[in-house]
Amino acid sequence: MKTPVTVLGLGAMGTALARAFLAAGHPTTVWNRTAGRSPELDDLGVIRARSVVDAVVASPLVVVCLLDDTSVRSTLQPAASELSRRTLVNLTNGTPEQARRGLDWAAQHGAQYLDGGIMAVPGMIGGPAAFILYSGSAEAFEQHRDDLAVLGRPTYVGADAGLAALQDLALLSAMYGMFGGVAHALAMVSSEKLSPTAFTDDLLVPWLTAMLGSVTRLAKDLEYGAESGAAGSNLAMQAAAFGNFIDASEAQGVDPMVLRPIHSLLDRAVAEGHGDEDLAVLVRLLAKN
Ligand code: FVH
Repeated sequence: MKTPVTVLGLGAMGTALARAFLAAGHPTTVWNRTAGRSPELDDLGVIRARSVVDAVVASPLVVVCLLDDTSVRSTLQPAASELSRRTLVNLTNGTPEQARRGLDWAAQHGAQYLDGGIMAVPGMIGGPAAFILYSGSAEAFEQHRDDLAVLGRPTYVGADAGLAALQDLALLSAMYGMFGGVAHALAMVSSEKLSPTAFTDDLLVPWLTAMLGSVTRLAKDLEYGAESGAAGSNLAMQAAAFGNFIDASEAQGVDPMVLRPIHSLLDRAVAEGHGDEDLAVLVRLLAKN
């Protein structure tokens, strides 16, 4: 028989997780603060617990996916004494510090703890592009690797419980940086009679795809030092051009608020004598703060 699983939280993500466990044949117990949420799970054979305590008692593997750390702590507290010898997997977005506190708290109650960062939106859960970062108990990860694999590719990143959250937040930061730039680009295009979809399909997506190679090179520069002559795009040149981005945005009636911090960072890099270097310098300036 497949491992019985409990899912606490039936928001968009918790519902997708429960559906994936059910589809893979796991006896799946759920609990949600607001009862009766996601009624479509009933036809799939879900077991609805009457209380968090009943939900925790139902399975050796308890997966939590709630709004935030505060809701996780207040939800789990009444069931703390029932956690002993179970594995608690927290897939709620949180900070590395919250993850480390979660592991300590779980250990105090005799539970193994894994903190997770879901790299997927609900519709991707159970599909080939979904992956989930885990950190915390290596033993619990090995024991439940196959169970967790039904959600997305399980990727263990270390015994320090904070490492999954750290890398989850880093990945999401990169994504939001991209979305911020994309929002600005589409606002620029929309300030003229241009088609946002044609611009996106013909120009924006190919451009961003081509630039992905620069991301890899930036990481290598950071780790091993820049190869001599590799920097074809020095920072002084980039800072000079960036003024045009701001001026043109304002002339088009587009708020350059997304661009201003990058302009400031480029100007600072040049002012501090890094004008002939490349983008890896920006990482070093940010990390220093
Ligand atoms: N959805 C996504 O795209 C992202 C993908 C990456 C991972 N995130 C994180 O997953 C957590 C849950 O996200 P969600 O999409 O399920 O969020 P909602 O649909 O808004 O559901 C929120 C659930 O949390 C329950 N809840 C809220 N406050 C409390 C509380 N004080 N006590 C107990 N439960 C609480 C809420 O219950 P209810 O409102 O139905 O009663 C929902 O079950 C999240 O950390 C994302 O960052 C999702």
